[in-house]
Amino acid sequence: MNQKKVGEKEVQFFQENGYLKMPHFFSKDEIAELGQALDKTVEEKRSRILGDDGGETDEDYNRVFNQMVNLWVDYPVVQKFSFDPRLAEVARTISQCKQVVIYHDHALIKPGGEESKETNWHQDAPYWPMEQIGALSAWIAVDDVAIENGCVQFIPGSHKYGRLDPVALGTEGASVLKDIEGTDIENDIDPVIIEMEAGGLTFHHGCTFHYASSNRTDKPRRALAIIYIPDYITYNGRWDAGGAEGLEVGKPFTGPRHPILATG
Ligand SMILES: O=C(O)CCC(=O)C(=O)O
Repeated sequence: MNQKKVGEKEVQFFQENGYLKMPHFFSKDEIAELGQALDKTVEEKRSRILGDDGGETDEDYNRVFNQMVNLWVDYPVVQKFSFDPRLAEVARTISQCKQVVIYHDHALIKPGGEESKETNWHQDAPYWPMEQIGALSAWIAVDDVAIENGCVQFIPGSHKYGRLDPVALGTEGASVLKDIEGTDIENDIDPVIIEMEAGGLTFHHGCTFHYASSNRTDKPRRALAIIYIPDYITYNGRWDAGGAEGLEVGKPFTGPRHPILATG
């Protein structure tokens, strides 16, 4: 499949399962350009969360991934991907809304080797300053991804649990699965393991349980994720990792850090 558009079948799949896989979305040349841009952000030691004094994360967190937020603001090549109208249109279509704005993009670079840590089972929505659920992410594989280097895994349909508590990423044993009564973490779950070539991507709903194992190779696993906010979602006044300038509590996301990326 080298599909860049979605129809009713994909909308239904996403609504039912809380994720959607789109292999080979970007060509090898396109993804090589994004890879070089991400390498530059690492070389330049780009701060993790732009405009946030407390942006430096702790050592355990950095062993899960080097997370750099809002790269679109100062890396034009990354902006090209984060604002890609085809991607945003898929996000708009599968979330069944009229318009999406960006919440933020973020590089998620999982270091390789002994020090690498798994990405604990978690949902994204508990970290976001949004009143309603429904925001979603695109996760672009910048390297070929497999279990060995920490590809993403999803539990189909888990978004139907709604928004649960946040999980402390990097903390041994922390897991959203502990919030689900009667779940035996070792035996009851049947995740979908998303192995794919560089240039492929997945979308996942903000409440979908997801995970990645540690990266057991000697190369970093590079990904760029973009978070989209549907128009029916309002700001709840909590800290906004994308940038809160121009936002009003109880109103849809707007302002210079949340431009519209797709309108139907
Ligand atoms: O890249 C990972 O290891 C996990 C990705 C993730 O948590 C996300 O994109 O929300």
